[in-house]
This record gives sequence, structure tokens and C-alpha cells, in this order.
Amino acid sequence: SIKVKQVDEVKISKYILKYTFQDWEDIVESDVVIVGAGPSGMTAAYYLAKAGLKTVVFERRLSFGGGIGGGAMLFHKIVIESPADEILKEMKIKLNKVEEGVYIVDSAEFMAKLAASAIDAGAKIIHGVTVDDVIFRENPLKVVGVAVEWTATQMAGLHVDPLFISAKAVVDATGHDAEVISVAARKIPELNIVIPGEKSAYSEIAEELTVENTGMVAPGLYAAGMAVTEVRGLPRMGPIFGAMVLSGKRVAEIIIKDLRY
Ligand code: 48F
Repeated sequence: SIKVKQVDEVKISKYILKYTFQDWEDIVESDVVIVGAGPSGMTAAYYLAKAGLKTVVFERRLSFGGGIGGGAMLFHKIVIESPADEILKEMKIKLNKVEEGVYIVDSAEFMAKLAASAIDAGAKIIHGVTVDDVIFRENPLKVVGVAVEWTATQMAGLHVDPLFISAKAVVDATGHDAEVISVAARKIPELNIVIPGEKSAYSEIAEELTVENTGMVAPGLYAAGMAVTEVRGLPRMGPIFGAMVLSGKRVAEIIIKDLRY
């Protein structure tokens, strides 16, 4: 019979607590906080961690992938266009070419390998945590971190104060609602962030515009993925995901340059 190592309940609890808090003590002073483990957030995490920056991704849900899993009307295929295929190839995601520069990808593989690539590069992904505010400083005016709370605490409607995490750069990769930038715009009017909101679909132009407009929204605060369309008033594109990974890569490159890393 198989000899299974016996570990009692107290030991299990102690190991989990010790190593969780060890991680949190480290995370509390991060180089980059990414909010959202969707395609743009995880791609950004991959490139930032690969460059050696201490990168943490906070994800509200207990899963990876954001809008990837739901696909289009729950169908499990995703469209990718060039040059995003190069990023997917780097992550060993299988691409099925349907015409020149256009590919079909399995959503489960896309989610799993994006997450694995980010984690293997050194990014920490923490599930079940919602970012509900930022930290800021004046002179110079700058976003310097985020406030985090358990998603479950928020869902229960409990009045619990958050913990704070410092970062040299905060990336809003929360998707269509641009939640982090929205809260900063509302609570720090001095940042002068005006959010026009996303436009209806126009896929052909939306992809390139999203990538081009990716970047800093206010000192210390950056937009990637669909948060860019919301903040810059750009059209949506639906279940074609090239711009999401290209935007994630671009925001990483901009942050690496801004932090002179
Ligand atoms: O929505 P999402 O996939 O963002 P994305 O990277 O990609 C958008 C596409 O999926 C799709 C599309 C492409 O054509 O239109 O919609 O821009 O992933 C956002 C992730 O952020 C999490 C959310 O659960 C999701 O997994 N999230 C959102 N708000 C918060 C958050 C928050 N305040 N704190 C933590 N996580």
C-alpha cells in the first residue's frame, strides 16, 4: 500500500499561516500592483516580473482569466490577431491559423498558460482580494499604492477597514469598469481624470486604439486592457483578444521605462 505522510491539523494550519503572512509582509511593499487577473493584467505581470520587478496581481475572484473563460456567449474559442500571436507563442499557447495573421485559441489553455507564465516569471497572484481604493501623496501628487479587502468581506457587506499595499506603479487591469481609475477620479479630483466611458463595438479600429492609448493615466496610475477603452472613450471589440495581451505588454514596457528599471 502507499505510505502517506501523516500531518496533523495544527501543523497544517501553522504552515499555512506562517507562509501566507511571510508572503503578505513581502507584498505590502511591491514595485508594481496589478489589479485584475484578466488577459491584460496577467500579460503585464509576466513582462514586469520577467524584468525583475516585484509584481503582485490582486484578483477579486477565485479564478484566473477575467473575460477569457466566458468567451463569446460562453463559446470556448478566442480570436487572436498578429502581432499578439508572438506573445502567445512565447507562452507556448497553441494557435490555430485561420487566415493570414488571424488565429483561434482555446480559452482554457489561454487562461491556464497566461497564469502559469506570469507565475513562473515571478509574479504573485492573490485571489479573493478586491482593490477598492488607492493611496496617494501630494507634492508631487501621485498614486503610491492601493487599499485591499477580502472580496468575501465586501460581499457580506461587513464594515471592515482595508489593508494598504504600497507600489511604485499601480495598473488598472479591471476590465470594462476601470474600477481603480474610477475611484481615484472620484476621490482625488486634483488628479483631473475625466472618464468618458467606452463606446459601442467597432472591432477593426478598437484593437489598435486600445494598445496605442495604453499607459499612464495619472502619476503612478496606469491603464491596461478594457480599462483603457473606458478611460479614453474608445470603442469595444468583443471576443478578439490581441489588444488585451498587447496592451498588457505595452503597459509593462512603459512602467519598466518610467521606473528606469
Ligand atoms: O475583464 P477582464 O478580462 O479585463 P481585461 O484584461 O480583458 C477584457 C476581456 O476579457 C474582454 C474584452 C476583450 O475584447 O472585451 O472583456 O481588460 O479581467 C478583469 C479582472 O479584474 C478583476 C475581475 O474579476 C477580472 O478577473 N477585477 C475587477 N475589478 C477588480 C478586480 C477589483 N476592484 N479588485 C480586484 N480584481
